[in-house]
This record gives sequence, structure tokens and C-alpha cells, in this order.
Amino acid sequence: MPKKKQPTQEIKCQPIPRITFANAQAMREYLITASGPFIATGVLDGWNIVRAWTPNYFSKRFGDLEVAAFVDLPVHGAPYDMRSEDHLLRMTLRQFVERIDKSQKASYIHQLSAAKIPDIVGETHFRSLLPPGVGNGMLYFWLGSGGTRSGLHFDRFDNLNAQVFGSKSVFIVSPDQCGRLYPFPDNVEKSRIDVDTPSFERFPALSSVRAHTATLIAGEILYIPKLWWHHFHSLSPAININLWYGEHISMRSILRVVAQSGVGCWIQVARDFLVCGLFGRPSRARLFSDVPTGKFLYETIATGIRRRMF
Ligand SMILES: O=C(O)CCC(=O)C(=O)O
Repeated sequence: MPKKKQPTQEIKCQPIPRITFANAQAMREYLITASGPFIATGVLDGWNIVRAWTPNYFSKRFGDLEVAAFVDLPVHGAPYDMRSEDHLLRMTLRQFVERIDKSQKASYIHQLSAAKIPDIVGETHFRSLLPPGVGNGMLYFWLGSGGTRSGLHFDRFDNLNAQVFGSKSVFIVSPDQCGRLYPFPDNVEKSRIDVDTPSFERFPALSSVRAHTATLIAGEILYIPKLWWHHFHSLSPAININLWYGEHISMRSILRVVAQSGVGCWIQVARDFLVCGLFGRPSRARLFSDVPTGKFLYETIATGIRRRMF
């Protein structure tokens, strides 16, 4: 019997706007009022790192540095469905770079705080791009093979992500569509969707999502406002450096995402608030994930109360 043809399932997308800036000052002025994501070209060209940084360069310069590496990463499914401990290995940066040269499977040094490699901090120039009054931000380093996938998620701060080496495909969705993105009930900042092979049967509301996409290439900087959902997929070995800056999202905006995510989510968040937060029981460590939303809410409230009391 001939196989039934599956309908093509593609989320409707339009390109992320690209803007060429004459210099850092021009981008900084634009950022003050920017209301959505964009890709900045022409700014990173002036940073030496775009010519200097490669995986081999890092291997030679910081080869003995011990790093937490995520290895044998899955090709399909939401990465957050996996357990962190099944993919996490400690190794030197030299061993990691040898691994990405040899292994067929995706490996990732994911979100390494630049404080671990302080020598590189002065080689980036994000401060020249920041609007006034937003502080210095937090700098992170990302080095991986081709085929790494971040999974669809949102962050709690505004983000400038510089593609220093290689390229990545990027997929972005506005925060108002969060009710159609199927967050995990225990972690509402992460989506259950596999962006590369979306299933409209399993996740029907996805068919009405409108996304923005682009291939981010070396020399470009992507701006992602806080709360915007995004997914990165590396198309080659890649190095990124990103800066989260500005004000943390409000408690109210997290509760809004919980409210839009359905009754199952409300129950799970309340449970984790009590069990993992109040009673301190261990929680499931999802790949590339922070603590469960309920525990995070508990910790935020408890810290606020402690600050007021002491
Ligand atoms: O490049 C990646 O894999 C993820 C980057 C990311 O999620 C971010 O910059 O917020």
C-alpha cells in the first residue's frame, strides 16, 4: 500500500531585519528605542576577535582550562527533554576541540561565564553598544560543533549575541504568542517544541505561530529583547559571545507565562514551589536549564523577604 503523504509542516516565518550601522554609536542610539529583534551588521567588523577567534586558537591559548562540556547531543526533539547528567562531561578545552574535530555527534560548551576566561573580557566591546543606565551586563562564551541546538526558550534579560566564528540558524517568536508555544509545565521558560521538525498533530496551535528567522554569520550581532522566544542551531563549528544586560523581567511577566500555559502548569509550578522550594527537595535537572519555575519563584520571594527583614 502506498504510504500516506505527510502534509508539510512549516511554521510561517519572515526574515529578522538586518540593519547596517556606520559605527557603535549609531547602534547604541538605535538600541535605546528598539522594540523587536534585529541583526546588526558593520559593528563587529571592528572587533579583532572576528579575525582571531577560532576553536584551534582557543585550544592553543586556553588548552588546559577545565570546562563543562555537553556531548553526544540529540538531533531530534526538544533538548530540554533530556537530562543534563546524561550529556555532561568535564574535560580540558583542548580535549573538547579535538572532540569537535573528530566526533560526528554535536558537542557544546554552553553558556560558559566569561569570568572563567577573564583574558577575553577586554577583547569584546559590548559596552560601547549599551544604552545609558543599563549597567555592564553579564558576558558568556559559547563554543560548539555543527549541529548544536539550544531549544526554543526565552531569557530574563535583553541580549546581544555576537556570532564570532561559523554560522547559526536563528528562530525567534514574539512574547505575545507564548500561549501557542507549549512550555514545559515545570519550566515555563522552555518550549516542548522541536523547531527543526515541528509537529502540528502534537502541538496544533503551532500552525498559527508567526516567527522570524535568519542565518547569523560571523561578524553579525543579534539583538533579542527579553521574553522573546528564540532557538539557535549551529550550521558549522561556531563561537558566540553574548551579553545579557538591563533589568531582570518582572515577577508579573513570569506569572503571566504560567497563567497562559494552562492548568497542568499551574499545578506543577505550585507543587515545585512547595516541594523543591519550601521543603528543598531535589528537582529534575533538564539539559541547558535553570531550576524549575516554582522553585525559582520561591527563591525570589524568599530573597525579597530576607532583604526586607535584615
Ligand atoms: O547559541 C545558542 O545555542 C544559544 C544562544 C542563546 O540562547 C542566547 O544567546 O540567549
